[in-house]
Amino acid sequence: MTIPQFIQLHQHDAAAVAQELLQGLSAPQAYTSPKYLYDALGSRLFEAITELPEYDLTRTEAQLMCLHSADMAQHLPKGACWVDLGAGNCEKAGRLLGPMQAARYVAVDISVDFVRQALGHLQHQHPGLPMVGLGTDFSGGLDLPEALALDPAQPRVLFYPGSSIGNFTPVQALGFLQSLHRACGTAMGSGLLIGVDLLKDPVELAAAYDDALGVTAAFDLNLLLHINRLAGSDFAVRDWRHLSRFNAAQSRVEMHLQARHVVTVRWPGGLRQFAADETIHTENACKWTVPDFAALLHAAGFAKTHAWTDPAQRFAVFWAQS
Ligand code: AVI
Repeated sequence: MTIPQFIQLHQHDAAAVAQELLQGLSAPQAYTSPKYLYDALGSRLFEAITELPEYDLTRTEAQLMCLHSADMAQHLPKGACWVDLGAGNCEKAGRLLGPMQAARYVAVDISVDFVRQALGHLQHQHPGLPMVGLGTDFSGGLDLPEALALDPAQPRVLFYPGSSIGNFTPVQALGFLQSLHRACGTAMGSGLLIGVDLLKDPVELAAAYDDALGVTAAFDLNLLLHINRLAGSDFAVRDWRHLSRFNAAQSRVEMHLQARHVVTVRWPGGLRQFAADETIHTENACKWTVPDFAALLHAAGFAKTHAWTDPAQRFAVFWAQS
């Protein structure tokens, strides 16, 4: 049996992280990057969100992938190197590697520790498939390292499910997709398989990001505890409430944390006073239409696109050939 190889590129820079966070918290409209929602507890809370009745995104995507897998196999190259972006438990790609006849699997996440166990399990299911765990921060764009020794003649399938692309603004998304287009390389048939949540009824969208059980609220509020650990601040969770609102002009759901009353937050060397009802903008979840997302893929350099959607047009899986 082949054994997975691991490459850790990203090194945690505590000072840079604290500086980035404090810069955002000091801005007129305070903000934080959504990546800080995912500490160990945040990742578990997100998994719980995907099981909520109000949040059907993950289930709809899984159904689409399952229902259309034969057709997908017609569009996607066989014998490809699959690069799974934000692989985590490797579950989504794991279901496709066999049917799509993948020849290599690269699981990318911020830390190889997040994929170590899952890759071990997956390797047992695919004993002959070469697998690599790559620890890198690709939130600013994907750069595949030399250390992967990618074969330029082997087609690549970049896999980015879950509509994480929605957490970028359109301008950021364009830059990110351009980096994915470059990472596809030059082999014939390469491309990007990406899941995109579609624009739908604002009432449903609001509920999906503010569920009755309060799991999304806990997910958002947990960010404050993570920030305290990373930046040495003294946020008290009880001073804040979770807020989700649909911004129609920008076609996105915004998550904010809103101060319940006047709150002073201190950190080493500084502080900020938040007025009652003032917010910290913690996440955007942009919702796309099929034509608008296809146009974005073309603008990023992809030559041909194909989209699979559910009958209610709630979610789309795009194959974008480079
Ligand atoms: C990871 N990402 C696609 C989720 C989303 O729907 O934007 C994160 C999330 N935020 C609140 N609920 C789920």
